[in-house]
Amino acid sequence: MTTNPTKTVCPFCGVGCGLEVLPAASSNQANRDQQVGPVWQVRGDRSHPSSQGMVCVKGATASEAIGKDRLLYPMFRPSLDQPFQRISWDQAIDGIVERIQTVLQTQGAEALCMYGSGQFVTEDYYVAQKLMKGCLGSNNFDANSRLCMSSAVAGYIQSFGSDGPPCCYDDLELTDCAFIIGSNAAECHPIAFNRLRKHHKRNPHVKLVVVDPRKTQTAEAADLHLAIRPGTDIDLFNGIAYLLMQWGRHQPDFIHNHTSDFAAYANILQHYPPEITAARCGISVSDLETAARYWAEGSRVLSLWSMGLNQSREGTAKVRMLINLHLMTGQIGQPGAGPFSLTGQPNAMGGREAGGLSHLLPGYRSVRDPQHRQEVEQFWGLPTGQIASQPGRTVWDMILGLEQGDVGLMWIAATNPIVSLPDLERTKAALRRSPFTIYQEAYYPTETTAYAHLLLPATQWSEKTGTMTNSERRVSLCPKFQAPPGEAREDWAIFAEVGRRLGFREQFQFQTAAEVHTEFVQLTRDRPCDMSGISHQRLQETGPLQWPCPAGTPENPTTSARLYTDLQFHTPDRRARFAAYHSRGLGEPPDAQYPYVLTTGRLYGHWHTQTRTGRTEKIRQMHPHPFIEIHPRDAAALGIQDGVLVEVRSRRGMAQFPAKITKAIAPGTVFVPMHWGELWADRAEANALTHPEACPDSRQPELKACAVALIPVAAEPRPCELSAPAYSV
Ligand SMILES: Nc1nc2c(c(=O)[nH]1)N[C@H]1C(S)=C(S)[C@@H](COP(=O)(O)OP(=O)(O)OC[C@H]3O[C@@H](n4cnc5c(=O)[nH]c(N)nc54)[C@H](O)[C@@H]3O)O[C@H]1N2
Ligand SMILES: Nc1nc2c(c(=O)[nH]1)N[C@H]1C(S)=C(S)[C@@H](COP(=O)(O)OP(=O)(O)OC[C@H]3O[C@@H](n4cnc5c(=O)[nH]c(N)nc54)[C@H](O)[C@@H]3O)O[C@H]1N2
Ligand code: SF4
Ligand SMILES: [Mo]
Repeated sequence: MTTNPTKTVCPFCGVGCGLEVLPAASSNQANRDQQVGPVWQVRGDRSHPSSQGMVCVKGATASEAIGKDRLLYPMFRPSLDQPFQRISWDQAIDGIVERIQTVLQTQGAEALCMYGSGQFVTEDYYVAQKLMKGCLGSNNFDANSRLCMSSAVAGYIQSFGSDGPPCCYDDLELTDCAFIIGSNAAECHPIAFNRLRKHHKRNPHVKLVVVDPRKTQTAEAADLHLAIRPGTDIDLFNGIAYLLMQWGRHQPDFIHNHTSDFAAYANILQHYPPEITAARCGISVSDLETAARYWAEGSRVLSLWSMGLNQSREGTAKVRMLINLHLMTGQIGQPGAGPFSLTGQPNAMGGREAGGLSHLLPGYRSVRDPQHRQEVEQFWGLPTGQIASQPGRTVWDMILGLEQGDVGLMWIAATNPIVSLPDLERTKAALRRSPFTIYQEAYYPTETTAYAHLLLPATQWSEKTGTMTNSERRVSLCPKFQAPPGEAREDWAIFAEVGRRLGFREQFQFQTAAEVHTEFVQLTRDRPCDMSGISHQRLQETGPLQWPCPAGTPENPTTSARLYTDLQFHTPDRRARFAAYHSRGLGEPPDAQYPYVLTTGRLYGHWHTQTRTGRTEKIRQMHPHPFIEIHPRDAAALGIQDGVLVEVRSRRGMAQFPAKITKAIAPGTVFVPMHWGELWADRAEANALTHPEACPDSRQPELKACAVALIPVAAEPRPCELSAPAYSV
């Protein structure tokens, strides 16, 4: 590693903070030679426009776990009850090629499945699409974004004619009224939230409203916290719209000139007078009116949302009804205003651009569109009709396919489904039936390792070069700055090698990630996410760039900061579309047997399934063990004291957590963090309890709500017993 700082981007959340990497102060040649501890450290990059030098605890400790417990070599076992044996890369690739050919002959392309992740770089995503959807003719490529952003994607496409968050982070400092809905940005998007919070603190006229059943750290910063009942967002949005209409605060000219389908929307709003709406949402009429008044009086209204809207069986409808509020008040396409989804993972945005869900193709194209398929087939040098005309399996459909014996090859990369998919007992049983599972991962073990036949060691951030796009459409280069451990390889290079060995030599000639990128951006030309003006070299020279950035875009383009500034949308008539939905309620409402609503989510320090943050001492100390948040009223009714172990049961499974009794959670609702899989705690899996029912449009499961019963299992608090993880580092 050189002594000059290397500029890169944080490998954790979708804020996409710029980092500078430099040799660790404590490191000397001796410990570098012996590989003791990280030999480099990170600090915020002041020149990065998204984060301006700031980082949170995850970014700041990013160096710590990169080198620990790595999967170093390909390993294989013919069945799950046998031990893994080390094999060579040649043997591994031959095995995959043979398996693919057999499945193609015996079951057809529909039996090939790949499940990837927003932790791929864009180059990984792109090569995977070319292999699966192009060369192999299977649209069964899905990513963990299905659990994350797919409702936002579907909402944007339906309302605006295309995916793509229209706002930018500068809007956080330009708004005078921000709504944060179903997002705990203070813990999950801390640096974006910091920018908004500073602006809010400095400017007393700026209003901040938080809509969340929990009083999160985000809610604590708000002027108004609406602790709505889980799943009542659509009622709330419609109730706000009712008042805006009643007060004459909608914008008839904007509606007339730039939108369609307003009449149907206006028609349903009559059912949302304040008393009815407030009662449904479990809030007061005066709080509802205050929220509507803030929206009405805001000259630049920004809304930020995340999983509280997306992870719902009506996720797309929730997103669209929020966008409706912006359309009826003309709050879009101008500085400080608009609907702004906060993307979860560091490169979930890049995944969308590269076509990384089972219904998408690269360049914001759709597999259902014959012209889109043809454009991509031609570009890839494949015969017409090679790309299947129907969306492939979503990840949950892959699980169902495994249950039915319809999947011949399951290839999982950069995700840990044995913690993160809903209904884990069912997920585990399905994966146990898989005839052949490849797991391409940086660490060993993870919970999913136990379900794999073939393990492929992957390089991760710092050991591979690639691009990532953050929530504000800003593309940054993440260069390789250290050697990979053992025999780990880049994800894209593994896919390309399999492609070549299958006989697609022409299609996979790439030698470097820069070459992959150059090819990929050609497919974005003249598309809404046009990146044809971006290359690795340009990013290296000028720093991060926002799209749209067509070829020929000058340095520091200002036109790409926001979408729809001309109010021309991507629909055929260039108008944004209103939607008209009533809420369908929760997929599994509480009842006498399962009387509480369980919601799940994240903590500031931990990242998902802990593969990195569980191996980072500072973060383990910050969040040593799992817990369940229970309101004092519910705890008293059940005789539960703080710290005692509570058994939580749903129709699908059970888990146990020490009780954390707090008024931060609404009565009737309980919360558990999603971070503890079976390697890190005993029976504390949130997803042992959740159900897979999903939004019909986005197919995103309702990970934010299921019905549970609570049973205290110990009379005395005994938290120490619980703080010892099953797996120690
Ligand atoms: N520290 C940390 N940060 C992360 C991550 C991480 O693992 N750790 N992961 C990243 C990823 S991939 C993602 S997707 C994002 C997620 O970021 P967020 O969506 O902000 O995080 P969550 O905690 O999953 O859920 C947010 C809130 O939704 C609320 N909620 C539940 N049900 C409802 C409802 O019906 N309506 C409303 N309005 N709210 C509801 C929950 O109470 C919770 O506080 O975070 C990213 N950032
Ligand atoms: N109950 C409940 N469940 C949830 C959620 C929730 O809110 N509640 N949230 C959902 C959401 S939004 C998300 S995004 C998912 C996240 O769930 P997962 O995707 O399962 O979580 P991660 O722990 O981020 O898994 C990423 C894996 O990729 C590995 N990895 C990192 N970099 C690379 C790389 O470059 N290449 C390869 N091959 N591997 C790499 C890491 O070691 C890690 O094992 O969880 C979902 N599940
Ligand atoms: S806010 Fe997100 S991108 Fe920024 S340092 Fe923290 S985890 Fe990394
Ligand atoms: Mo996510």
